[in-house]
This record gives sequence, structure tokens and C-alpha cells, in this order.
Amino acid sequence: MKVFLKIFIFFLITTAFSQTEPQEFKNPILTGFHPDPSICRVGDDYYLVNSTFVWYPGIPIYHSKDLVNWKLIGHGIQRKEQLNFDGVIDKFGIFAPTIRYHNGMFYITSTCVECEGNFYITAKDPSGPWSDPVFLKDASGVDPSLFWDTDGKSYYIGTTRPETSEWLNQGEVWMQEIDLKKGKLFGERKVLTYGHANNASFPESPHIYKVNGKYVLLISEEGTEKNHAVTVHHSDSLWGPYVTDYVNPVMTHRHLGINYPVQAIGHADLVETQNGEWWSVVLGKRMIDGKFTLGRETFLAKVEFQDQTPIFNPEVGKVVLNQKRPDLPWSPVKENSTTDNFDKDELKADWSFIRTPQKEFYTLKNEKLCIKGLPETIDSLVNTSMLLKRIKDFNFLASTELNFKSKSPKEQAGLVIYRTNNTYYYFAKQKDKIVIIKKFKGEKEIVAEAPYAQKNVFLEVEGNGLEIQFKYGSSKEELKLLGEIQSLEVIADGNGNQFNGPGIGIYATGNGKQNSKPACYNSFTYKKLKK
Ligand code: 6LW
Repeated sequence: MKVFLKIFIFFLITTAFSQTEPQEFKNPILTGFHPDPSICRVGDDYYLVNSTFVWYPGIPIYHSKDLVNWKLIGHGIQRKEQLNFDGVIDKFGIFAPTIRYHNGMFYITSTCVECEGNFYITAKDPSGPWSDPVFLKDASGVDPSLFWDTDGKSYYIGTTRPETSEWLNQGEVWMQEIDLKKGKLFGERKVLTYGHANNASFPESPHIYKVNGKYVLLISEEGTEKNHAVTVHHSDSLWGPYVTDYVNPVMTHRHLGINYPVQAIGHADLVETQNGEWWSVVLGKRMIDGKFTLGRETFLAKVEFQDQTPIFNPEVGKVVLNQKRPDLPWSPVKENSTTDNFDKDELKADWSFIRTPQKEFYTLKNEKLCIKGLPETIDSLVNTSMLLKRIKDFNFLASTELNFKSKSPKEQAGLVIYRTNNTYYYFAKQKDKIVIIKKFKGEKEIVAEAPYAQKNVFLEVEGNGLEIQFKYGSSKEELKLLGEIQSLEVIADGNGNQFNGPGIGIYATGNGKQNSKPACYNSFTYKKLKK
């Protein structure tokens, strides 16, 4: 009898698990602000990084066992001594990191644009700590990558503009040996390609792979907009000559037209699994009502080497939203709770600042996050008392319970929907009212306001495609709509919004003076709405 019971329980458990193990995965694998993906494998572990511009901590490190489920395990830039983004506009800062592993060490190369240029950082453990940046002063351009040849030599591959151009936006991919102990490039610098056509523009994100003893140079072209594309170039020897593949571009959505719902596919990196499959991470933008409100996201595509050509999603030829998943053990990661009750001594890993914080402005105590409300505002190009999470969904709800009272109308605290210092909504409590402030197209205006005298307030915003609505009240159950429904075009690409992505969070400021009393938040919720 007991044996039968055991068999029955075993059967129940195995069927329960097999039912939860999907055959397909959904794209994007990382939604919201996750551009310029780069990936590497160590044994059966995968690591992925993205650009972060002036968001801090910078360069998230994600880990996965199955290429579909990713867990944030750390950041490459997470000590304020590493990089300072003061004065750097939102679309600059950390561009296009590449992650690689060699001889027991992880390397990330990246560029701090309009700050200190190209650098690399190293770590034995990918979750950190990562080293201070080693700057390569004589490495011009962006999108650096590293390659180790089978003889153990290390190479730096970069992209820049040639001294004289033969066509519009001509660029070049160049390579030089690098001494990673001394932090120096040395030897001859050579151009490997200008792109696959005699009018190719913005050759970017170069990566070299050795496949079947030959060298494959994968790059992107045409910038990160509608004509973005991935091209490949081949050589029998590392220094070239690199010959363009007849299939080029090997991946793009440019030929699908501007109404195709996933645009700007490009900026790829390849990885070979422990089972011999090849996959690519690649960036793309999902469109909603003709706009891009989530920024650039990370997608996954199957790759098959046919002869020497990497064929992306064979027989399909484009990125798809549902696809047979990699032949790897399904390894879901525990999802973060949608509500942060501020019950830990430290901020949870998915919070970010804009620019490196120079002053301590918050405390976590008695299950409250209290913010001092610095004199600096989000209009200035320095850190201010604001904490953000990525907006990852077209339909979302964010809410908070806030305790804040001030006699001065300059002192504010509330929720913020942020893309740049010139494009945001601020849903704030000030003196004796609640206001919605909008900054867009060079103008800052109050779009709605209502009297409100109590200290405690619930604030809630709901995003539905291109629309956003703002609600407030003294109890969660009785929230009132403030003003008209507003447009999320404010945080969409265009109108000064470029490269980075949107965030949502909490923000307090004294607009020139520090707030007399802290603003205390009891909780913050961000959740996807099923529509
Ligand atoms: C990045 C470039 C790009 O350096 O956008 O999509 C730039 N490609 O490679 C900024 O993210």
C-alpha cells in the first residue's frame, strides 16, 4: 500500500512539474529598459549585461541557466568611486558593455560617453565586487569588445569614425592588442571593416568569435533606429581581411517596414550552449500605438551556423514573440514581490538612482523609506533624492503610501515617471495640495491640481498603452482621479528621449533648499496589469 502511495505522489509531483515546464519562451526575455545586450557562458551558467547610461548602479549583471529566466545578481558599477555621472545628460554615460570570461576572470568593457571614455572592469565572481575601471585613454569611439585567440593573446575591438569619410556616417571597426595586466593597448591598430556595404553607416557593437577555426566578426549597422541590422564578416586570420557575408544583413527588421510591431532589431551577441546550440541576444523595441514607451529591450533568437553563416531564426528570419525554447534545463527564478514594504536594512537590488549619489538622502527604518528631499531637482544634471525602477510593461500600476507635510509650497514629495531631466511626470504632494507636473518639449507645467491638507496620502498611477491616469486619496479604497488622462508620449522615444529607458519611482525635493522634514513612504508597488 505504502509503495503505491509513494508512486502516486511521485506521479503527482512529476506531472505538476512537467506541466509548468513550457516548451516555448516569450520575447523579450528582459522587458523595458534593457538595451545593448551582451552575453557569455561559463560551464552551464549564462551572464548578460546591458547599457545603463546615467542610471546608478550601472551595468546590471543577470544570470540564467536556460537563457530565458534571468536573475539580477549584481552590478558592474556599484561604488561611487567607480564613475561619476555629474553633468552627463541622460542619453550618455554607460554605453554598450561587453561581458566576457577568460582564465578564471570576468571582464566587462564599456564606454562612459561624455565622461571618461573606454574602460574595463574585472571580477572573479560576476555578482561582484567588480574592480575600479581601467581607462584606456587612447581607445577612441564606443562599443568596445574583447577577444582572446587560441594562442592566449588578448585583443580589443572598438568602433570609431574615420579621419576622413567617403560617405555619410561612415564608421570603422578597429582592433589592437591589449595588455590587460597593464591596462594598455599596444602594437599596430588596424581597421577590420567599414560595414557590409559602400554606404554602411554607424558600424557598431563588434564581437569576434572563432567558429570551426575561422574568425566571425559580428557587427551592427545603421544606428539603433528603424534600419538597425546585424551583419557578419569572415576571415581565415584574425587580422583579416574580413569579407562580408552574402547573406547580410543576417538579422534585421528594416525590411518589414515602419509599422511592424517590433522595430530596430540589432546590436547582437552570440553564445554557444553546452549542448552545442547557438543563440543570440539582440535588442529591439516593441511599439504601442505607433510609439515606443518602454525603450529598447532584450530579445533572444536561435542561430544556426550554415556553412560559416549564422542564420538567425532559420526559416523565420525575424525575431518572434513566442518560440521553442533552448535545449537547456528549465530554471525559473523566484519573482520579486510586486510590493516593497521597505522592511529590509538595505534597498532591494531593483532600485536605481539617476547619476551617482554623492549625499546620503534616505533611511530605511521601521518599515519606512524616508527621503530627506535634497535641494537639487531632477531638472539638473546631478543626483537628486529620487529612486526608480524600470517600467517593464505597457499596462502597469504603481502606487505608494506617503507621509509628508510641509508649510512651504516649494517642498514636494510623491511619485515620478521619469525618462530624462526634460521629460517626466511628477505626481506630488506640496503644502496643501496634490499636483501633477509635466515636463515635455521644453515646458514645465502643472497639468492638474486639487486641494489636499492631510499628512497621509495614497498615490496611484495606471499606465495603459499610451495613456496614464493619476489617482490620490486618504485611503486605498477611495481614490479619486486627478485631472484628465495624460499621454505617456512624454517618456516615449523621440522629443529628446533617446538610448535610455523609462523609470517609475519616488522623489522628494525642496526645490533649492532641503525639505524641512523627511517624506516617508510606507510601501511602493509596481505591477504588470493583465489586459
Ligand atoms: C550603443 C550602440 C547602440 O553604443 O546604441 O544599438 C548605442 N546600438 O551600439 C547606445 O545604446
